[in-house]
Amino acid sequence: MLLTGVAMAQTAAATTPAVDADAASEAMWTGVGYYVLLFLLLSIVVGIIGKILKVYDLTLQIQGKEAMNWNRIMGIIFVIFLIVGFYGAYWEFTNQATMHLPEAASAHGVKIDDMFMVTFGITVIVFFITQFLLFGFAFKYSGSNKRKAYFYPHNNTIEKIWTVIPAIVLTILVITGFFTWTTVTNTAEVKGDINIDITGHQFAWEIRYPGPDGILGKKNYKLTTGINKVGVDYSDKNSFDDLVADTIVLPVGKSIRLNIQAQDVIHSVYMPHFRVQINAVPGLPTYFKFVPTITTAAMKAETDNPKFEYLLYCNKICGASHYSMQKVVRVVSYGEYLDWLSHQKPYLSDQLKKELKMVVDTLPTIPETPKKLALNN
Ligand SMILES: [Cu+2]
Repeated sequence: MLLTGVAMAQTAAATTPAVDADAASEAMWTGVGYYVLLFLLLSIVVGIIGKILKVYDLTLQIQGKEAMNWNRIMGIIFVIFLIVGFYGAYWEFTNQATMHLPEAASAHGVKIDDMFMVTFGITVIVFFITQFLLFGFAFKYSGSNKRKAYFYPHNNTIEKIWTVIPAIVLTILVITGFFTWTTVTNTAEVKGDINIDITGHQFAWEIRYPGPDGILGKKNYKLTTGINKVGVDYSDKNSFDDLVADTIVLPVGKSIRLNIQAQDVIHSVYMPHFRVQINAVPGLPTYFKFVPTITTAAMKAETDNPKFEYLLYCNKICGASHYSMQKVVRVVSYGEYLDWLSHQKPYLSDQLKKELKMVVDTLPTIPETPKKLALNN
């Protein structure tokens, strides 16, 4: 589950959107075609070998010799399949696992990772035991003329064991998961959060930061226009100093609250490095609170990748250009964050002032004296 997400995330990060998309898609289908042909070829080869053996078997019988023991051959093939399968699983863990996400870069992410590893550990153990028994039994008890099958239709004790044990294990996993999820999401309003608005639409994210007052102004979807993209309500004074940003910059160690909305279809705010994901639903504001714990610079050093960037993706297939809903997320020190914030553009641009018919001439700089602003409507 997590691994697939990660693999997809990394593929998306590695490719420049739009430019390489066609080439990548062509390469992918060439690859798929190659494997389909290879599979067909292999099937034909196996079929031919089967036919040859069948003819050989018949000639043995015609000559009055002992026929081939197909049950034994099938049993041996089962064992070969078991060994090859186990090796495949081992290869998967050792090779594909290198695509694993780096260490969780958020406080709650560590808990989610622990939970993942416990579930993964249990399922891997169960996988090896059950596969060994399944293929091992098929080999050991393969059909033989020398013994008669024992009719054994039912055993209550076995039924109880293989019902109760998985039930207990799953209950423990589900309940632990439930409590972890509650601690991650059940966060009552706490003062001191840095509020950031993320609004998704086909096909981009709009980011709004609160200005020096630290409060995001109200929004009203009815006010949305081409310029007032997220429908900020200027009858609320807190709106005047709000800022618009192109990247998401977060101070390390501070509580961040993402206020999430969608304007058309369901999108999903997905920041895998922070183990953050929640849907952006039209008409239903959602939010996610988390504390980033590792700066981008520290992560660059840790992953030994000078180009490393945290990313925000859309994780719902929301339309043709879904893949382009990507933004860079930078985690910096609080000082750097404040400096960056002071360089961001006001949401209330001159164009928007004109649209709102504000008295632009009397306006000194925003946001020092927002009280002097006048609305004509
Ligand atoms: Cu989307």
